Amino acid sequence: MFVSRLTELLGIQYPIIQGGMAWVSEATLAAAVSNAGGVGLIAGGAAPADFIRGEIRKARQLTDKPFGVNIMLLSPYAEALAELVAEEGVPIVTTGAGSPAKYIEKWKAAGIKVIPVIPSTALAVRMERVGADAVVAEGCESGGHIGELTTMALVPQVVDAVKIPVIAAGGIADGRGAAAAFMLGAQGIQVGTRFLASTECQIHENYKNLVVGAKDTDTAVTGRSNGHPVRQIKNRMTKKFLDMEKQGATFEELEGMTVGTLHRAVAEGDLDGGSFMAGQIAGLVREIKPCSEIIREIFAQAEERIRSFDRAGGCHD
Ligand code: TUI
Repeated sequence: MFVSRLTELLGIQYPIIQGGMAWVSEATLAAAVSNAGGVGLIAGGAAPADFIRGEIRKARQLTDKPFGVNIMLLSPYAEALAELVAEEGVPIVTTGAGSPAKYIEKWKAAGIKVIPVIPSTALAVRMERVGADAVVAEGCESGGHIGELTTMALVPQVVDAVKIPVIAAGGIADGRGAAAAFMLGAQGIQVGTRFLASTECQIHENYKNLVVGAKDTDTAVTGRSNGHPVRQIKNRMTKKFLDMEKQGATFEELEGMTVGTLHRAVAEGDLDGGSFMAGQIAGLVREIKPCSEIIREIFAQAEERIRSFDRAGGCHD
């Protein structure tokens, strides 16, 4: 049911990409997702190129399936990472937090499949024009750095605006979300938050427990006032940040507060001072499981939902 232009393009069994989560998406997680038939990603985040080169080589030891690297374009090392992925012959590259237009020619020449993450139809159209192979349309339900539009509004509009395959992201953690994404016209899904609570994910156990314990309203968006909106699980840090925003703190004061906080969450599980990025769908995540089970269950449930909807002739209980 889920074989498509996208699965053919990427050489994968299931049309699922693991989100490129800074500090979180490393070789072990990426390889687990790729071995399970999806696309695992190593996130460049703000890490130097040599560190990411090590992760790429580790992933190659752990899987012979296709995997990718996500390049966060606000990183001071974005340029170096753009070089590195071409040099290493990484099969798939996704990008976030900006336009990768200036790198696409080089990546295509190196045989890389290029999949920018975009928050608007305008950027999707631009990316198609400069040669992107597919786009991830990411709604603001997602964790981390987000745009304005919801997945429900963004995905069908992007699907209508471009001919390349569209991958839906934001708010998808089970087969119902996946089925909904396919109904909107997406050919694939990108999933981040669900993989935070996977066995292979290397984050601190406090982070996993926060995701598993979260309810629907437990995330907040900080940084709207300084142009860097970031969704994360509410804690003392987000409360202080939002208070400072209300009081009109400067860009520098706000930026200063966030330095190192994601790393503190991932590596130390610092519940008060860490930035625990996660999407609104964290409330749905109840169990820590291996990536292979997560992926199998998502597609089994999606298939079951689509077939039973069809059999029942439409809406039913
Ligand atoms: O990039 C993400 N999610 C991220 S990046 C990140 S690290 C970070 N932390 C704090 C501040 C900033 C970054 C954590 N989570 N998702 C993909 C995404 N891309 N969301 C939104 C965008 C985006 C925004 C503007 C993509 C392109 C864009 O283009 C502007 C332009 O150049 O036209």
